[in-house]
Amino acid sequence: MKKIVLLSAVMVALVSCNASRDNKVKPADENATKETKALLAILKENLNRGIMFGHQDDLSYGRAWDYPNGESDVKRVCSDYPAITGIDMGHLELDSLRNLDSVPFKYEIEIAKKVHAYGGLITVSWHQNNPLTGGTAWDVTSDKVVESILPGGSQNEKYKQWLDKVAVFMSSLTDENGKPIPVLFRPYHEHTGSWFWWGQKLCTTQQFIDMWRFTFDYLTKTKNIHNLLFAYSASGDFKNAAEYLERYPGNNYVDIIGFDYYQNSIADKDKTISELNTKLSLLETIGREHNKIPALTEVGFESIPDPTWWTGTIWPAIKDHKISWFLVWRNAHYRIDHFYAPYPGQKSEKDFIDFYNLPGSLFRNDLGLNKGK
Ligand code: BMA
Repeated sequence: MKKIVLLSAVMVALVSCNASRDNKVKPADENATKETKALLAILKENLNRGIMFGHQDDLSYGRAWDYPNGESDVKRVCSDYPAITGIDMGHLELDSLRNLDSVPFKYEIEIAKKVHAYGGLITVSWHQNNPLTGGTAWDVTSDKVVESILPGGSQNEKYKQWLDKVAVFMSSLTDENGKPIPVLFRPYHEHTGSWFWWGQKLCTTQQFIDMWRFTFDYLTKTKNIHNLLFAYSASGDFKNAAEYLERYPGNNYVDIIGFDYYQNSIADKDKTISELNTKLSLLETIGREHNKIPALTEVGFESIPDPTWWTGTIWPAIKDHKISWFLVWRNAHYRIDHFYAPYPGQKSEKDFIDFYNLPGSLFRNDLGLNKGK
C-alpha cells in the first residue's frame, strides 16, 4: 500500500454530483452516460492532485508471461496496479479472435472489466488495418485511404462495418450491473506524423477532420455508443499550438488532448526533459483555452536502459504540469527488448518504486475507486 489516499470514494461521489452542474466539463458526446460524465469530472479534478500512471497491455502479458488473470509487471514491482491500462483493438475489424499483438479479444474484454472492478481506468487505441489496400496500419503506400472511407468513398460501407464492430466491442465493456464502462478512446493517434495511413502526408486537413467527425457521429449517433471520452493524440513532433491544432476536429468532438513522445538514447536525457516541458506547457495552454483535459498519451524509453529514468527524467519532465496521465507502452511478450515498464530485476526497478512513492504519482490505490482491495 502506498502513501496517502488522495481521493476517497466519498469525494468521487461529490465530484460526480458537481459534474452534472458544471457546464465546463461536459463530454463532447452530449448523450454520454452519467458514469462517463463523472469520469470526465474526475479527470478534471485530479489535475490538481497528481498525474496518473498508465501502462499499455498491463494485464495482457509481460516479461515472460502471457494472460494469467490479474498478473501485471507493474504490480510485481510496486504491489499496485497502474491507474490506467491501455488495450488496442487492432484486427477487431478483421473479425480476428486476437488483436494485432495476439491478445484474444475475449481476454481484452475480461481485462477491461477487471480493471474497472479494481478501480482503474481504461484507454483504448486502434491500430486498424488499411481499409483500402488491406495492408497494416503502417501501410502508407496510398494517400487515398482516408478519402475512400468518407461518405461517398469506395470503402465507406466497409468502414462503417468496421465501426459497427467497434460499437459492439465498446458496448461489451460492461460493469457488474451491465452498465457500460467509461472508456478513454484514442483513435487515429500520432496523426501529425506520416507512419499510419491516417497520417499528415496521407490526407488533407479537411479529410482528417471529416474522418474524425464521421467516426464520432457514427459511433455516438448512429450506433448510440455513449461510454466514450474522445482523446485527440498527436505525435510529439509539433512545434507550436498552430501545428498541434492544425487537424483538431473541434471542441464538440474531443474531450482529451494529448501527444505521444519517446526518448531514444541516454544522451537525450536533457533534451527529453526540456522538450517535454516545453510541449506540455503548450498543451496545458491549449487545454485551458479549449477547456479540454491534457494528457501525455504515450511516452517511454524502450528497454529503460537508464536506471533512474523514472525520478530522473520522466518525473522532472512532467511534474510541473497539470496533465491527467502519462502512459508507457507495452512490455511485449514476443520481443525481448520491447518493454517500457519495469519488471522484477529490471535495472530501473528501485527507481520505479521511488517514483511510485512520490505523492504526485497516482496509481490504482490512489484513486479511491477500487472495490477489490
Ligand atoms: C507499436 C509496437 C508494435 C505493436 C503496436 C501496437 O508501438 O509495440 O509491436 O504492434 O505498437 O500495439
